[in-house]
Amino acid sequence: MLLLDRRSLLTACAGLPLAGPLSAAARPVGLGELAARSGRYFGSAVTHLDVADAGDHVRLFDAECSVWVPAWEMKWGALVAKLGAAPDYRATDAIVAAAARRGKRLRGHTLVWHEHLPAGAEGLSSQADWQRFVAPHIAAVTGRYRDAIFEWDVVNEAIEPYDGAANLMRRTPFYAMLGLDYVAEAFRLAADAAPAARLYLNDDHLYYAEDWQERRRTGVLRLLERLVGAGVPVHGFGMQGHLDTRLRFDEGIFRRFLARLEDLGLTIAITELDVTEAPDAGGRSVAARRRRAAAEAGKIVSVALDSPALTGVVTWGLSDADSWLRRRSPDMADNQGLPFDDAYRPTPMRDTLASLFASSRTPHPT
Ligand code: 9MR
Repeated sequence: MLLLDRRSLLTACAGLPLAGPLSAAARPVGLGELAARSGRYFGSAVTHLDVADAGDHVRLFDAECSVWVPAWEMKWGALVAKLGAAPDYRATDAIVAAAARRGKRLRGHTLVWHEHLPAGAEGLSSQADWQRFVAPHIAAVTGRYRDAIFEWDVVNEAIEPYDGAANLMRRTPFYAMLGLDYVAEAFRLAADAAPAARLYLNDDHLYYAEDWQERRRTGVLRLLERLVGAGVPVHGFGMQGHLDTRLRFDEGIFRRFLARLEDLGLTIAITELDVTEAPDAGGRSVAARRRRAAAEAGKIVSVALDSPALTGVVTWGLSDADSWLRRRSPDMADNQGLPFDDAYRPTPMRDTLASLFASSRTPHPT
């Protein structure tokens, strides 16, 4: 139905230049609306500039998303430039206000992460440091936005088997301060200050069959089992969706991982979806590359949609023009891995997500 609608609209508009990023006439039903048909959300990372009313992008983020996730503004180092300085909430407040005006729900990202720290926080290492700096940060941010944020990535990227700890935890300043207990403490602080929010652990590199990803899945499951077993208020798990066409996907492995998360009573979100292309992708046509990226996202999202625990899907940006993957390395300078192209026109990935959302037969109970 959706495809027919789009095709007839596109036929009607053939030859007419689009009047900017997605003219209103040619706009299909938004991904957020399609995801809602099975009780789910679709969202994207946004910056406060993307969603400023006077900006160019806001129409697209408005039309496509039911959920927005601040890409960087809520991180500790974005709020507090230097350890001990007063937080600057102007950018986060702007996103919260824009979301309220446009009726978007907000996922909070993220309270505890070893990157993007205030200057001086890298050296924190004692329990007293946690009490003096980290605990007040978590309480302040979750408390300030207790009515605005429906889901928080409380702890981000806690697992790193290559760091050599027997429990597979990443060695970070937070780990130095409290050991493994920092994760539970962070969740308890967030739950106290924002009792209605759903609280997520969020981590990456979990979708593929490679051994190093299997070790990461083991680390995540061990940590979650421990948290759930101890009655810590953890409600969901966010799987960063930074997919990579160079890695091997095994549907059975992925389904078993999803089942283990479900058995823990958790909900699941695909967070940060985008696709990294192989460096030799440049030898193929852009159209073929976009189809390949769409297929990569499609095979994973379609399996995840079979889980009633899946609450939603968030892409890490909407347009390739703004993708962090392009900024990350010269090899990826024209990476094709998001639902909209450089000119903010839909790519095959958008069509794939739209079809999958529209045809989902396993709703998330709301
Ligand atoms: O895409 C984000 C970029 O704009 C920020 O500068 C950066 C540092 O705050 O974080 C990027 O987002 C990361 C996310 O928060 C956690 N997973 C990896 C993402 C890409 O680095």
